[in-house]
Amino acid sequence: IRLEEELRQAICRREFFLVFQPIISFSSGQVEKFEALLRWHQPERGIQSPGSFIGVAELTGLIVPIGYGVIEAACHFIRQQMQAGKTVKPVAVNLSVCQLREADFSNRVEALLMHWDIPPGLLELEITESMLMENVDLAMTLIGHLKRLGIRLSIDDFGTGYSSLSQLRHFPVDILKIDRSFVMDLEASPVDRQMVEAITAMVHKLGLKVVAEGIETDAQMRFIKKIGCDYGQGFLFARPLPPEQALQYTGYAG
Ligand code: G
Ligand code: G
Ligand code: MN
Ligand code: NA
Repeated sequence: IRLEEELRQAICRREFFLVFQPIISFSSGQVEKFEALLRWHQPERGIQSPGSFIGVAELTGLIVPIGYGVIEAACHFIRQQMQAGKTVKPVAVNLSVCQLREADFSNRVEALLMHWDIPPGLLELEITESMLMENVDLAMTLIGHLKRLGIRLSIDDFGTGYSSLSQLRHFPVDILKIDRSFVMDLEASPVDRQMVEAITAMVHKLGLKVVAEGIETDAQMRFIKKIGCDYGQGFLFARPLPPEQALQYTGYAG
C-alpha cells in the first residue's frame, strides 16, 4: 500500500526516467538501436530498477500511465537524436500485459507518435513470450494494429516461456530476443550452445532477426557472432546509459 502511494506520487512528481542500452549490429559493429529501460528516482532510497516496483505497478494498474510516460520519454529521446543531427536509431520499449489489455492502446501510441512527429518505424515494442501466450487472440489483434501503424515488434525473453517457434510464426513480429539465461552459460553448457544456434537458425527461416541478450564476455560474443545472430546486447558493449551518454556511444571497438 505504501509503495502504491509512492508510485502515485512518483507519477505526479515526474520521478521516472529512462536509461538507454545500445544494441549492436554484428555486421557493422555500430549501434543498431537502443532499448529504453525504466528507472525511478525515489527521493529516500535513490535510483530504483523495475524489479523493485514493477510488480506493484502492474497489480495496481499504475503501469498503464507509467507506460505511456515511458513511450513519451522514448519519443523525446528520438527527437533528441534528430536534433543531434546524427542517424537516428530506433528505440525499443518494454510493455506489460496490462498495457495490452487497454482497449485504445494502439490509438494512444499512434497519437503520441503524431504529437512528437516521429516516424513509427523508429519505435519498437517488446512483448514477452508469456504476454503473447496469455491471450493469443488479443495479442494477435493488437499486434496487427501496431504493425499496420508501422511500429516494429519484438519478442522479449524468448526461451523462458512455454511458447514454441511454431506458435510464434503466426505473430507478425520482426525481432526475437534470446533470453540472457541462455547466453549466461554458453561457455559451460553445450546444450545452451546448441539451443542458441538452433533458435537462431529457425528464427532466420521465419524471416526474423535475432538479438542475443546479456552478452558479458568476449567468448560469448564470439560464439554468438559465429552462429550468425544479427545483434547483441549486454554489459560487454554498454550498460544502460543516460540519454546524453547514449547519444555519444559510438559502438564496440573490441
Ligand atoms: O533494467 P532492468 O534490468 O532492471 O529491468 C528489469 C526488468 O524490467 C526487465 O525485465 C525489463 O524488461 C523490465 N522493464 C524495464 N523497463 C520497463 C518499462 O518501461 N516497462 C515495463 N513494463 N517493464 C520494463
Ligand atoms: O527482460 P529484459 O530483457 O527487458 O531485461 C533487460 C534487463 O537486462 C535490463 O534491466 C538490463 O539492465 C539487463 N541487462 C542488460 N544487459 C545485461 C548483461 O549483460 N548482464 C546482465 N546481468 N543484465 C543485463
Ligand atoms: Mn526487454
Ligand atoms: Na530479456
